[in-house]
Amino acid sequence: MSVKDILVPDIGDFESVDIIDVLVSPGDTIGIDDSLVTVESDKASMDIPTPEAGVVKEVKVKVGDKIAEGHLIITLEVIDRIESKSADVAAAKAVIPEPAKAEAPLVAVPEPTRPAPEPPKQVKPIGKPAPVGAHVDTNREVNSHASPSVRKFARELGVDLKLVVGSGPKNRILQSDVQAFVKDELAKPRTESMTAGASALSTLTMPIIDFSKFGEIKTQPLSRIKKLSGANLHRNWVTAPHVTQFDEADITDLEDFRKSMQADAEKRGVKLTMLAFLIKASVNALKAYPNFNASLSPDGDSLILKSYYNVGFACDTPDGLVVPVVKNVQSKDVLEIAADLMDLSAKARERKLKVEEMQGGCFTISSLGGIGGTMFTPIINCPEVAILGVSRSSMQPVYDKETKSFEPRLILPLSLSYDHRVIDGADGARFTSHMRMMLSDVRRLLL
Ligand code: CAO
Repeated sequence: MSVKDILVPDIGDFESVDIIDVLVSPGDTIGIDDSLVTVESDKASMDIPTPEAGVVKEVKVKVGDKIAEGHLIITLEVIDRIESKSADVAAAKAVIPEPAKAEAPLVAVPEPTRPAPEPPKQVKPIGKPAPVGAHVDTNREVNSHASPSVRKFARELGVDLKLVVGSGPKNRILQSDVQAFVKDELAKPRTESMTAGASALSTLTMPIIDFSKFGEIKTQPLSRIKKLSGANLHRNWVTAPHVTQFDEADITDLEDFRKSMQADAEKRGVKLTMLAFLIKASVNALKAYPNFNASLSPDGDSLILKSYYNVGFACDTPDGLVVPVVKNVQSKDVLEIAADLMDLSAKARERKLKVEEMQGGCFTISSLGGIGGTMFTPIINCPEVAILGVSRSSMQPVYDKETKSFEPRLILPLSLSYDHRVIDGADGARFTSHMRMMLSDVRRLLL
């Protein structure tokens, strides 16, 4: 056994980066590729792994230090490869039972790799929240990639690592992922049915398939935004019972009006898109149906109604989906809303959005109208309770009772997903009818 200095390796373009997390402590047993520290530049954050296995002797850095290639991170009592593997396994075994061996299926038929769930045994009584992540077995913890200090941190909080989505390299779980998981869990309404649902779902695992057996493959890491938004989308999908109400609005007159305003808007440096009118109309509908401008309280027992109207919009960026929020829409006209949209979407694409520009939303609009499609089922941006999906408008023949003929009208498809715990089907249909009415009559919209 010898003591080795573990230095910062070549980390690409980063010349000097801040340490935002130290993931090991003296005495930790670590394996090859375990993360030592997390660093962050203005562009991204990344973990720096150890190239050697062993026992941490001294940690030579702390949070806030600036480091670059060649900087000493830790000294390590190195153990040879075979010892290191058994040390890792021993460290893992010290906290968890041996996992059942998950065989990859030989044919492409999805099969659960573990026995069927027994939800009733795992359900906790109402009012007594289960310890975070306690409703599932811990067998998969060894398969979750996390450093010893993160495992220790998770154990202290009672977090089952297999429920945590890692945002580090190779999906490695960082301390911040565990913290975010706990925060999310605590914010969830805790009812018996939800616990049962989560419990049942968490026991279903995806089969592990070696796709290279069937042809050439390439593995591409997900962007940080994709990983984070993916975890949130999954949580929202599983937590809120979604219903999607479809409708269509006749926007022929509105589109004529928008075009007639365009020159004036351009003089003010603003591109006046349909989305600005949709945001305006949605606030009118939110005022008419306040349950849509609300969130469930953390215990799930009451509804928190909001008297402000902040509308988020899904924005497609090269790194993935982000949702900037247009604030206080009730006191803005369409040109001001359009100016906010331009400003926020430019910032989103240049990765310059501030955290507060993505917070405080009451309702979200996801517009795919500029791209295409007829209808879709958007996922609610919880703890909001509804989201409006907008697809591409198209000219369609609409029967006019007065002239007894078909007229060409510009029709905009709307898809409203709502949380059925909060909103009844009737109100869902009333909300889209209200939107239809607002969008079909420019005078009402601009009043
Ligand atoms: N029907 C037909 N055409 C539409 C339309 C609609 N409903 N909505 C917009 N368009 C047109 C616009 O008029 C514009 O045409 P011109 O360039 O000829 O003027 C073009 O589509 C592009 O519009 P835009 O993108 O500049 O403006 P926008 O306000 O429609 O959208 C934004 C802004 C940020 C919402 C959009 O750029 C975007 O990112 N959309 C994707 C959102 C997304 O990914 N949602 C999915 C979330 S769930 O995974």
